[in-house]
Order: sequence, then structure tokens, then C-alpha cells
Amino acid sequence: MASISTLPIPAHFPDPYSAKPHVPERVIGKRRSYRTVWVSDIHLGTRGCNAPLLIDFFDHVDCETLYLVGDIIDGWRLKKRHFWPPEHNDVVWRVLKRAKRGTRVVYVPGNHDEMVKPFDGFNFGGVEILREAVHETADGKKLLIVHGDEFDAVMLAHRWLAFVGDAAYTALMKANVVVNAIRNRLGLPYWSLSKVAKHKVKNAVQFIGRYEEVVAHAARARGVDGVVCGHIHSAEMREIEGALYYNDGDWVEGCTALVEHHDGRMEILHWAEEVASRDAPTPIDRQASARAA
Ligand SMILES: [Mn+2]
Repeated sequence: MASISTLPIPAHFPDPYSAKPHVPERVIGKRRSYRTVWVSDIHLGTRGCNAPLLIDFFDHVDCETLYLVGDIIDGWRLKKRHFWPPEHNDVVWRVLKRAKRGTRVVYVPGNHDEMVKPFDGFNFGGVEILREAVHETADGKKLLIVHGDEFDAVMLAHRWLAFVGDAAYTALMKANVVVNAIRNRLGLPYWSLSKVAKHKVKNAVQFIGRYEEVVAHAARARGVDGVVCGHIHSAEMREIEGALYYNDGDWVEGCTALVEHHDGRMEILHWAEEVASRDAPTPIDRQASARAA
């Protein structure tokens, strides 16, 4: 009789019986230590997710509290198509390992992982599920932690506009040439696709600005000092009419995290740049090029 351990497992699938990650955890001299770390919009289960960079981030950074601010697992996409490379399991492994080592891990679900929402108040292996949380910084500021999709209804704008980036715009400009060459051959008049695209980009910029204002307004209404959210894939930290607005960005395009230092100071980490500068020749060269820029 075949025992369960001899059942064939597809080669591409992470070994479900293994307690070890596919990408081994790097033991570096000393991890950077923060009081709090916020990450969101990881979109595990999609091709867009930049898991290798996030794995690198987790291997270099330590914190007392880790907030997962929604859209961590993309349930919407997974429902349609199964996509789960071993690196995505490695991200989960690192989060659970972190919890086991004593980090408080709080998971505030978003819209793409709304299937987690009914588990409000549950604790899964050290991961606390909360629909929303309030964080107090070392310098006594109260911050509301929400994913941010709840503000969409107030916005009356299309969320996808926020994702129109430079790359999409460049691609559209190129497509414009092709489209009009075809239109010309068919005897159709010129139609500016790039003009439409430009309009959309302008809308996206306006959308982000409006979104930030709506969130800041909500903070004031709730009587907290500020809000930490994600959702629009646009990292930011600024004060809007007396309210603190923090957005930790995403791990699809920007690859950013929001961190709180031990003294309460907040910072956005751009991890792709951190990795790039790590490979730079010397710190002096780096300073020189930073001054030249
Ligand atoms: Mn979202």
C-alpha cells in the first residue's frame, strides 16, 4: 500500500511536506531593526508579484510589529487561474517564521483578499486578522490602519486609472503608430490613441491626489492623527490639512515598504533601489553620484 509520502508531487509544485523555503533564508551579519513595518498589495498568486525582492526585504529587515495592509494574496485572480510558484510560498513561510520568532503580525485584508475578512479577530499561527487596526507610534501618534478600498465608494472614480503608469503610457504611444498605420490603410482618418492615453494619465494623477485627500479627511473624522493604507499602489507620506497620510505602496511595481524607526520617525523604503545600491562599487561613489543627481 502506498503511503502518503510516496504520492507523486508535480516537480513544479513546492514540496508541501517541507519545512524549508525554496529560496533559503539568508543569514546576514545584522538585520536592520525597525519598530514597525507596513507592506501591502503583494498580490501573491499573480505574475505581477515581485516575490524575490520581497524575500530579500524580509531577509534583511526585522521589526517588533509587522502589518500586512491588504491585497496580500490575490484571491480574485487565483479563483480564475492557479498560479503559485515556490517563491510565493517562501513569502508566506517568512511571515509565519517572523511570527514564530516573536514579531506581532497583523493582517488587515483588502479587496483582492476579501475572503479573509470574515475571520476578523482570528489568530492563524501567530497572524492576527483584523478588519482595521489602530497603531500608536513611539512618539504617541495614533494611526488608523486600513487597506483603503473602503474609500473607493466615496471616490466615484475608476480605481484602475491609478495603475496607468509610465510603461503603459509608452506602450500606448507605440501602439498609436501601429493603430494609425492600419487605419490609414483602411482609409480611416487619424485617431489619436496617445491623446486618449495622455488624458487617462492626467486622470490618474488627479485620482491619486483626490484619494489622498479623502483618506486624510476620514482620519480627521475618526479622531486619529493619521492613516496608513495601501490599495492605490502609490507610496507616499505627507501631511494633508493636519492629518498624516501614509501609503506603503506595493510589491508589483514600486516595491516599497513603510517603516517606523524606534524613535517614531517614519520612512518609505524603496527596495529595488536598496538592492541596486548594495551592488554599487563603494559608498563614496554612491555619495558622489547622489550629489551629482
Ligand atoms: Mn486593493
